[in-house]
Amino acid sequence: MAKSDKPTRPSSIVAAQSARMAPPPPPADGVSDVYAEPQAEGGETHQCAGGDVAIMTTAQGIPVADNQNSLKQGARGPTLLEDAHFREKMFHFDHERIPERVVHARGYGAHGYFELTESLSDVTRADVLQRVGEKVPAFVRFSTVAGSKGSADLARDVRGFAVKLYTQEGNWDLVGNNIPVFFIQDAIKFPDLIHAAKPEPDRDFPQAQTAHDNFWDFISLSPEAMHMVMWTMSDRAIPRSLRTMEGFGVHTFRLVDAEGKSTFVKFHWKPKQGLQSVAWNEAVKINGVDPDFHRRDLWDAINAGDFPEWELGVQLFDDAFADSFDFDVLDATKLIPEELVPVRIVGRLVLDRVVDNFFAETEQVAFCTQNVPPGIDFSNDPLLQGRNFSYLDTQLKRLGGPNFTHIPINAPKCPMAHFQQDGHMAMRNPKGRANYEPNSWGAEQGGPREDPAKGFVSVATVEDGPKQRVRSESFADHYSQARQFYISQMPIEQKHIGDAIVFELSKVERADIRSRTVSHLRNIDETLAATVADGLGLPLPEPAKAARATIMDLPPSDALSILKNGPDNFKGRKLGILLTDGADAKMFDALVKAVDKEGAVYEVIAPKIGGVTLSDGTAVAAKQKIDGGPSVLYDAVAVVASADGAALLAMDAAAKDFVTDAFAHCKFMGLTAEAQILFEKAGIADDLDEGCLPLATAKDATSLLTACRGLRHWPREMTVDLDAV
Ligand code: HDE
Repeated sequence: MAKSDKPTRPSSIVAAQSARMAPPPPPADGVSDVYAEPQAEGGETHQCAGGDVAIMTTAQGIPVADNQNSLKQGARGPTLLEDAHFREKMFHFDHERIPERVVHARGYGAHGYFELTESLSDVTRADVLQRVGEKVPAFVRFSTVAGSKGSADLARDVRGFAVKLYTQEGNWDLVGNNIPVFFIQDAIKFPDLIHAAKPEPDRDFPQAQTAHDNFWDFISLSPEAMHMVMWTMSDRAIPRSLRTMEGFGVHTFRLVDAEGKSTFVKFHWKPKQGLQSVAWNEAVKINGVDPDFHRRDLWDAINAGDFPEWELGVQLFDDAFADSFDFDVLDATKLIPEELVPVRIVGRLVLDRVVDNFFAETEQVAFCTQNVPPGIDFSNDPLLQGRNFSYLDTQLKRLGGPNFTHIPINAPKCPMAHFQQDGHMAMRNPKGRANYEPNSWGAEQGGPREDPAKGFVSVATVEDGPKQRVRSESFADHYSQARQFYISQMPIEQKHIGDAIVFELSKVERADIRSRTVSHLRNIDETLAATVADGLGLPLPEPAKAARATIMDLPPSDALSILKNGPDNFKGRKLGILLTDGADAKMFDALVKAVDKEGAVYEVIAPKIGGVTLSDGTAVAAKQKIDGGPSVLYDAVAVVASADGAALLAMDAAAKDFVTDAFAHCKFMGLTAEAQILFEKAGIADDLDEGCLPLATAKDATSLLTACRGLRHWPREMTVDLDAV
């Protein structure tokens, strides 16, 4: 008899013998509404080791008896087409993916609320901006721009800061970035910009980075990008956390009062946590050790009850200011310095709930710039006008049909009534006889009616002029604000900008592209241009020919610097404590107390994940094994080791990297006397400076945490970087 024809055991026996894992118990804090509903409606339960769980069903609700084995003709025979459970399961799996966003593919979202703290009723009729103390639900999605969905969090990139406020007058989507200006002035250039930034089309690399020929080719041929490039080469493009970055609406919008009078507005989100970024060398390493660094940080902070918070600020101005301003307020490559138009704080945004399901919420959320409630309106910024088309259009492709507003995360949380109907996946359909308007079916059957008083009315601007493809002359100054940004930075920040440009251009193969870029820098700052040329080993090119001959010397603006807007505390930051067996228990205890007092958090790193036994016999579990917990994951570090433990660490490459990296990244460090040997073997014992604090008494733990409020010991950078010497 051929092997395949052998008689087999009855299938009931096979089924009985197949391994079954007990399904996990449901999450303690409840499941998402989407999944909870069917189970909540009195489904039968099944007893297993984890307690009572719902009985698994197919998507049609048919109870499943065996989820491990497909239906076969004989135990070793072919799978049968009749197996509806198998086919449904596989069919659904095959269709799990939707297209990733063409830009901003990698993102992370959270829920929260917006609360008005100062009424804007003087300038807008928008309901959400009227009554102090009133809250509306919010969903925020942060993102990187260039990388695919699976790319790393610490890419040098702009961060998206998209906010959906579920107001009583419909959804308001403020789809902003963490940088207040943009690369281009007209939306028609966006596909080219993004093509140039994304992986090159023939080779499909590099992923999630702009350090390549195509990007700098495009940029150096588009001088309007120079201001934004200063920002993306600054540390703004490598934030420490999504919680420590600003958000900006970028464009000029309008607020409109009940009489139709409009006031120009720029929106700002200011983080209560203060601004903070990582170092570039740190970013590169974080991407390796924890590509999810930013999403993990947000998830952990919210789950720990340390809710991130931003203030909503508005810059309000009128036509008179717009006319007198040196730049065009419709030009998204320009900002309005806060010294000229102060930011008025009017609200707070708090994120206090992580998502239940990443796909259902973060992936399916659909932001559209044109979603503004009555009382908010657009300006003629040609970038914003183009976006208003693009966002709605892109959701059709991504979410598969016009009914994406039926998905819970996108559905308004206020009453809705309209005659839109049918289409793929229609979940909400109009009731009644009439599905058109006007109709004469009366209140019961006739459905909703328009309301000129309460409804959205566009500002009645008067436009004229010939139909033409032109760029306004008022958009022509591409360098003055780039220079203003540069001179507003602290010296260490200026150095980082220079380093970043040298790094990026070093990855550009064509010398003419490098040179062309430096020719623009000469119009921004001669020292910067000379430093970059020197860093590249390039002769200084002639300055690029500017579209507008006069480049203005604008005054520095403190609001543009990260370091001038950092926190004055260590709250919400993380101390990495490297412990060994026999480490001083009192010192560990003192550190933990000091961390708590500062509102910070700590993680223990140890030679083994099982943890260590301290000098008094206490066992302490480790969060990270030393080679999985390098110091780049922490804002500051402490090494608390016994003599024996330190001697072992001194032989370990990962432990040596731990301290040399923390040192190179200008972190505050605490070390016990016994740990000295590790620093010696790592080769930095002689270099230790006032940012490296001894840990001998409990008071020293407090001193370390107090020092940590400075976040980094910047003077050290001049001693650890060849480019700085
Ligand atoms: Fe976007 N942008 N964008 N963008 N953008 C998208 O919409 C687009 C621009 C921004 O978390 C896409 O739903 C054009 C500026 C964020 O879901 C797409 C132009 C700013 C997000 C699109 C711009 C942004 C997007 C891709 C030039 C800051 C992520 C997927 C006119 C003010 C939203 C999607 C999220 C996403 C088009 C320029 C911010 C294709 C045409 C300027 C935060 O519609």
